[in-house]
Amino acid sequence: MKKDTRLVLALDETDGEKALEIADSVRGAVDAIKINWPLVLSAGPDMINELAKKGDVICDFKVADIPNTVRLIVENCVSRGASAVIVHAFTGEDSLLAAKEAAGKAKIFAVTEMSHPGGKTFTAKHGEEMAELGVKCDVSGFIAPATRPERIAAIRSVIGDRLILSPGVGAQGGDAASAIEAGADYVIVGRAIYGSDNPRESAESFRDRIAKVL
Ligand code: O7M
Repeated sequence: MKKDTRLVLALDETDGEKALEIADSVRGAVDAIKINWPLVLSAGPDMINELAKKGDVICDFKVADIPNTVRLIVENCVSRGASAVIVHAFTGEDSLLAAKEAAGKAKIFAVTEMSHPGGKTFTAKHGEEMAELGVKCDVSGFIAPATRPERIAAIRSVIGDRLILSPGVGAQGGDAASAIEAGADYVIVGRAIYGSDNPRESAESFRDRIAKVL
């Protein structure tokens, strides 16, 4: 995965054709595109293959299951061309190891604390523990909340130089530059880009804001 703009587009647009147009329009302004259930359920899993032809695709299915099911899901994503798959860390060591093994050369990113207010109820209390487990299982990186930059810094102190991808910028109130300054490698932005009148311009403005603090 490139590390140029430090920006990942969360393409939760549910109109498949429009999603592909947006993916084309932001080319070069983002390092990767993250696909989640909204687009896959409305436009089909072949959307992963289509997006993978355009650049790096992160499959964000927040996989949370027993090892065998995790393996089947991760293998499917990777065979469709995904560069990375996102899994929940709370499932424990055996599920994380299954994800890691099934991914082969693709990356596994594990969710620690979630960005929304409800993320404080359970995930925040176990964020560092989940990060430690992810390090033990040798995942490539972690998801940590841009809505609480101090938590990005806390996760960073546990994981060394592994990657942090940080959602919650824009629509959820987080700031891209603050997330990067707190230790994120990438910020993940969805609605503020794909829902704007000009996704390209919006992506460029996030890119420029990030570039100022690098
Ligand atoms: O910028 P938004 O709010 O429109 O979109 C944010 C995206 O990031 C959306 O796809 C969410 O599912 C995802 N996300 C969070 O918003 N919060 C989290 O804690 C975790 C994720 C995520 O990407 O997890 C991998």
